[in-house]
Amino acid sequence: MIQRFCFGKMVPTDTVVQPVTPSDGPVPLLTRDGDGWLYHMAPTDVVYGLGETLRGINKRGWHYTSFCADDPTHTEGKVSLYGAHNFFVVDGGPDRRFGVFVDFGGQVDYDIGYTRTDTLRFTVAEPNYDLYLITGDSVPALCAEFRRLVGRSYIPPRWAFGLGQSRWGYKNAEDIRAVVRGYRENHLPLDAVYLDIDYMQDYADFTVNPERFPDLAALAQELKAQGIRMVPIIDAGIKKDPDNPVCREGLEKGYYCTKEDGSPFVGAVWPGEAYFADFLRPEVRRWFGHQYKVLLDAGVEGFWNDMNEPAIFYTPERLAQVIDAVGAFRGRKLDLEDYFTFNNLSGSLPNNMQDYASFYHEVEGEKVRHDRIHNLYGYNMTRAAAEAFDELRPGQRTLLFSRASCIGAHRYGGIWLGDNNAWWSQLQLNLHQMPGVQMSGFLFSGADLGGFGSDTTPDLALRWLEFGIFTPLMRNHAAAGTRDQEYYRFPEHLDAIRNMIRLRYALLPYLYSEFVKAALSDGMYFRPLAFDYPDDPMAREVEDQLLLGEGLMVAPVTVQNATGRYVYLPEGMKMLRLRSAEDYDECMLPAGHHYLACGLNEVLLFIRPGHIVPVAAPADCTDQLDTGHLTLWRCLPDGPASYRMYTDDGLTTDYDKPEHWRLLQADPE
Ligand code: MIG
Repeated sequence: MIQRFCFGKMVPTDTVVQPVTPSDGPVPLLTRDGDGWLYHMAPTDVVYGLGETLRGINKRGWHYTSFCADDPTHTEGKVSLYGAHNFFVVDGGPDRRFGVFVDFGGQVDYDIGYTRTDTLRFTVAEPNYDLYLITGDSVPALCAEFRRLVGRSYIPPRWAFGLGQSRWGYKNAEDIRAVVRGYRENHLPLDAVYLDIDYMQDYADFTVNPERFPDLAALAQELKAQGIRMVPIIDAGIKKDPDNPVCREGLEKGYYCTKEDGSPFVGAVWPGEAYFADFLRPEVRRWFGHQYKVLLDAGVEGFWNDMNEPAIFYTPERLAQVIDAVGAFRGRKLDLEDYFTFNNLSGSLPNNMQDYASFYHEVEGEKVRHDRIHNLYGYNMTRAAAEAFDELRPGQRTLLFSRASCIGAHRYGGIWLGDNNAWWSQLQLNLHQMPGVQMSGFLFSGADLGGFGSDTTPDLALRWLEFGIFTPLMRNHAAAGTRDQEYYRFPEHLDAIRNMIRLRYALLPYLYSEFVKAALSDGMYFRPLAFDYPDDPMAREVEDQLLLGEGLMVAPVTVQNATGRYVYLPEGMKMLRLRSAEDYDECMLPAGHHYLACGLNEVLLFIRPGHIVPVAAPADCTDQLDTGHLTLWRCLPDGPASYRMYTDDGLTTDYDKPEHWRLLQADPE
């Protein structure tokens, strides 16, 4: 059941798609506490959700802030990342099980047992928001109910489930060709190569540098002939350049966010000084979204939207102030305090709260200050693109994922988890984040495999791949200046890497079916163990294993130099210790704790009793995958079973046709 409580007059977010009649209150379960809401947690209550955040699957014991942040250091002490996902669930057994969704575009703060271990408290930055309280018979049921409220999750084209290779630093067409060669010559499957900002002319959106990419359309075609798509980045800021027709048109039409005085707001990002389109206005979304057409016309079928928190390196005004303040030090005898002041001055430039409070949007004819709706910005940039794709490529799927997001954006695209680091702890964080983002509807998601910042190591690249083969978005991406980490760069592990990537492709009939099932039924592709084993107290504590679809459990190794790990089985399952799709050990394991060997070239996979997993022969790209000849992996201790497999062309949007489903039957071995 969903109850809605309205406070004040909220700025519309367009997140909710199913109207719910407001209740008068009082709000059950929660207590008003000054400017916030309070809930007393029992010691065994578990809190799930909040989407893309830090720390564990169970959110207890820390505080979190929903305010989309461009922060490339995802360490435990942080409180915000790129997403603002205001949905959480308290799981305390039958009478104490509920979900909360705060429908609001500005800042929301959560204290989940941080100030006091037993107290959950959250505050909303202003008294204008809708609060939804969701109850249900089980955690998965109430999560599904929430998802019905906010609408069906985005489904990408099937090729987007293939491997993508990316790096900030591929500078020209030759670099891109070299990557493709590296993959193909080493017989590593690949479906996409990503273009980062270097393909643009002076980092201006919707331009292509003609020296470095003389014929983008020809390159797209050349790659596609090898089963590989090219996926360019689009940044939020529009380069301030009177000679650029897109920039000019936006100015002439008054499509940019404005300062107090009505003049266009300027912030500096990669293109230097830039304007920020007011994506909250439908006509601006339409205009911006239609700019993607130049790239679509060149044969591009997918995009990633970056810097849309929006990230702002500095505003010219603040930079001038800082330079003045620094100038005032000149000629003075400086002391330690000056040093700290100086440090703070330059540190205060990027993503400054005062800057976010210095520009305006227009929502339904009213001026709204940016910080009040900050979390809707990236969401509406992605929506702009998706709405335009519906017009420009009707009936066709386009790959689209974003860095910043807010619930609502899950209908228009996926997300990647931003600038992680090549640290083992970030592989663990990747696992922790998956169920949270899935609960918020972002089914198509994944982290930069191998790690974005810092230098990866061959073993981390491989272990991370061994988890990445299960994430819907499977993309290796790295920051400029870091060690090369394309999968062909690690000769000592090349065979293992090839086997793992091929395993992903072999598993695609299952992974794709489970993804589509989750999208069409408002379910979750990845789930914490306790979602399916609610009566098992141990399952509630498992933070390093996930259920994947209806029949699998994954338990990646995330510790350097480990040659195995403990795994908890809530019931007896079949274990597969896979070196490849063809080479594996298998055995039935009883419920309980097990220490299982798992060498660097192996991955552990568990099939739940009564389940079947269709497996194809590996292929070099998704287009070549043969789903006509399948091997059925199974764990059928109690007799035959069937599996509903989803197959379609992977390109068009007629997801709901019943003929896409095939029923596979299997007998016990
Ligand atoms: O300020 O485009 O998260 O994936 O490689 C950094 C360069 C801007 C941040 C993205 C990252 C991308 C990078 N971008």
